[in-house]
Amino acid sequence: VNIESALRDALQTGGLELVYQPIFDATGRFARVEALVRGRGDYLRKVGPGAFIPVAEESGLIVSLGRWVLEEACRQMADWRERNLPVFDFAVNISARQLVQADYTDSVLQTLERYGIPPALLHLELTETTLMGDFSAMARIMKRLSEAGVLFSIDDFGTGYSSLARLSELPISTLKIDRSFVMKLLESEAAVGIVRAIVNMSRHLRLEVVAEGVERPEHIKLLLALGCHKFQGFYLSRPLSPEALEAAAFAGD
Ligand code: G
Ligand code: G
Ligand code: MN
Ligand code: NA
Repeated sequence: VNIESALRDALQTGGLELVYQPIFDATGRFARVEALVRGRGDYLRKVGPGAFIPVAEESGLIVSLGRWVLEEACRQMADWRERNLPVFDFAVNISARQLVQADYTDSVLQTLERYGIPPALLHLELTETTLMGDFSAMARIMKRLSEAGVLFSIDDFGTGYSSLARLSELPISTLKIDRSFVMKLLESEAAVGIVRAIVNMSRHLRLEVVAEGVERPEHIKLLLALGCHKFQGFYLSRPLSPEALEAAAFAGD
């Protein structure tokens, strides 16, 4: 067995599932959930998305995997909305290769419509390095989706080389500070400086900022002092199965 054939097989046989990691606001409420793909079988479970997503990207399987992820996330959101669960926006990770598919915009909007989900509930997370491809093509697609209401986040922010000029040309609503900076906050003045700079920049560009990788209560205290008001990380919640997320959402209401 190799990763590519296991993925191909999983896509055909229902061998993938989604878990959901909450993003919290400063009052401790859920602001959003991020959908994260997992393998159901032993092999892909052990490999993990950190290894199988790059294989999916290289092999082109990311296009059908990405379609499945969006479809499943929408199905789940529609189910929660119908049952009046207190769950709001949701975020899905996407790769450059998906974004530049000829029918990407239509397929996203049609999927949302099929499940009766307002486009403004969907955040598409792109990494900074994704934006190093065909910038003008990506900007055009993002603009069309954004005009329909879909929101964009830059994931792992601070690890790439995106210029402020380029960022300001894109319809982005959120910067997610890479967890490497958050995890070093308590030991490194440099990390504090970087987070401070990102928060200040996001204020000027009118962007929401989310800190990833919050693993300790002291992180939240420091992040609040730096002006960051949205948090995601193992200290607050691990990625949860739909059932566990339901329990947490109901408990908090
Ligand atoms: O869930 P975990 O932190 O183990 O994810 C590892 C990597 O896989 C992260 O970079 C995450 O963004 C990525 N990832 C998880 N789910 C998806 C997905 O549905 N699509 C894409 N493109 N990447 C994903
Ligand atoms: O690249 P992206 O930010 O999408 O990666 C999401 C991955 O980060 C998920 O696989 C998730 O399991 C992981 N993750 C989420 N919170 C934390 C955390 O607090 N610490 C660490 N080390 N990983 C985290
Ligand atoms: Mn992400
Ligand atoms: Na992330």
